[in-house]
Amino acid sequence: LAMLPRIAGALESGRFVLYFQRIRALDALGGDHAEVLVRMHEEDGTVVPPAHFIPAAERFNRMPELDRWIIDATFAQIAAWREAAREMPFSQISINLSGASLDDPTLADFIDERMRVHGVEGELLCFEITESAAVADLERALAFIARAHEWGAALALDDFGSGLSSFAYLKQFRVDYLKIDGQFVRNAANDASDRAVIEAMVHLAQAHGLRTVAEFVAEPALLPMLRALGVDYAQGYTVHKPAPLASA
Ligand code: G
Ligand code: G
Ligand code: MN
Ligand code: NA
Repeated sequence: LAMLPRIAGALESGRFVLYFQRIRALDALGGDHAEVLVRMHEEDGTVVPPAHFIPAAERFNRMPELDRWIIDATFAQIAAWREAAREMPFSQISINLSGASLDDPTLADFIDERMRVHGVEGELLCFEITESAAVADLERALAFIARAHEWGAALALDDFGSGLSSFAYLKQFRVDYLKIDGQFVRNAANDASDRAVIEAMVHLAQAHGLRTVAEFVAEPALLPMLRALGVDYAQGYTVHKPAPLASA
């Protein structure tokens, strides 16, 4: 079946579901973070991963709407934990933003309003921007980043090293975290070239005052290795497999 009506139907019937993945601080003193990951539930209960619907949602310009739904639903979950007299179960929660959302000049006002409605402090939040999400209007993206920092939120450059614009993005965007693309991490225990790339990214990050997150940490042996290379956080199946956010 064509993806667009399935996406529209899922938006209308509330069949997008928030998942999350823990991000472990490799420094024992730091608190864990988490990243919000969206899944689409079909009417028959099948769970569709984002790789199957995000490209279509981007093509048909539904990502700004989906990103807004994810932002509001994440804030509502934070408010629900608070109502249950629980702390958020991680010290920071990351939300991915598509390129189209970064190009939307009204996004920051929307987030600001939803933060006030749900009583969410900016210090709890991180926004991930990916270098593959072509930013059409640099000034708008820069204005968003400035607003996010005014709230006390953090910014992360996602999938770092996967595209052609890594260094330009690092120069242009004042971010707080570099997320080392999983292609350099997955096999790093057996690949000296991958380890050299990770080491170089850690130096680059440290020179700019940024912290690093390694993605796709799927083997336990990677954890001490990444810590020794100076990586600050690890995300991947050996730390935590994505699970429904409501179960956190
Ligand atoms: O969850 P999964 O690893 O299948 O996600 C694949 C990709 O889909 C991620 O790398 C991310 O870029 C994108 N993605 C996942 N969840 C979200 C989300 O909530 N919002 C946006 N904009 N992208 C997401
Ligand atoms: O694009 P982004 O990096 O934001 O999305 C992360 C995606 O990578 C999520 O969809 C998540 O399910 C997936 N992921 C996270 N850790 C691992 C891992 O260790 N192995 C694999 N294969 N996928 C992972
Ligand atoms: Mn991400
Ligand atoms: Na990523």
